[in-house]
Amino acid sequence: MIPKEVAKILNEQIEKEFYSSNLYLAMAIWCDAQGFEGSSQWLYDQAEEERMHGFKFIHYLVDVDEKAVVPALKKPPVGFKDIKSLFDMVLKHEQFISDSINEIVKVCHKTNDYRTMNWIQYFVSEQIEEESTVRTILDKLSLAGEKNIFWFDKEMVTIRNNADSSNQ
Ligand code: OFO
Repeated sequence: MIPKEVAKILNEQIEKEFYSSNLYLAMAIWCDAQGFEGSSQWLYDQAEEERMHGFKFIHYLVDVDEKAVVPALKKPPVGFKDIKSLFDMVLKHEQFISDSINEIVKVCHKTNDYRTMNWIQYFVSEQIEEESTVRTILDKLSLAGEKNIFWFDKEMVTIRNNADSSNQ
């Protein structure tokens, strides 16, 4: 068992991870429809990864003999203004997730829950990596400008392949 306050905030995080998954899925579908094939593939992968993050929280709660609750999710947006505002939204969302992971660390600290504090380190590192990747994407987008948007989308294939090889 872990402190109740920690179990509660971990359950709240399950909802955020699955919402992230749905948000990136909605973005992937939009990119797919607009012809941004590289961006959509990257976002489909992210949607899958966020789903796996949700499962990690569920498995951890079950492992420490706590109740994991399947969350109700709000509907993600359907349309996006353009590719730049979509990736701005991804960065903002990842920063929001980083803040909520930091909140979990704070609660672990407050309740002397060293087990969960150790376990959550994976997500602390993961968020540094994810924010950094999205910043790289935004840099490439501004390098490309409107005229070279096709080049940008091809670059997304490279970013995706690099992520694949570092996950192996
Ligand atoms: Fe942004 O990856 Fe889940 O937590």
